[in-house]
Amino acid sequence: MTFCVYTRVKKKTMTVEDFKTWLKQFDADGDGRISKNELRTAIRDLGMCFTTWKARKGVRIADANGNGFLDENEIEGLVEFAKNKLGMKIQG
Ligand SMILES: [Ca+2]
Ligand SMILES: [Ca+2]
Repeated sequence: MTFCVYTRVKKKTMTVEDFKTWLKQFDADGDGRISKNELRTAIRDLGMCFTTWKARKGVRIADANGNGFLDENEIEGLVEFAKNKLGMKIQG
């Protein structure tokens, strides 16, 4: 079941570090990088719909070395996406 309401989008402004910490809790297999499926879980946790599409797009935008995962140093590339497409408030 999909809830398309933005109930869990953080109202408070996050820093980029907060964003990384937030995203890391969705690193289900603990390999230190975020896969498309892990990003989808994160987006779903925000209460959004079209999570598969958004996760695919987010990985495509931020995956600088093209290995299909968001490595730690690529997560910053996701910040603009999170601000513009996920409505998150992130500073820096
Ligand atoms: Ca992972
Ligand atoms: Ca990568």
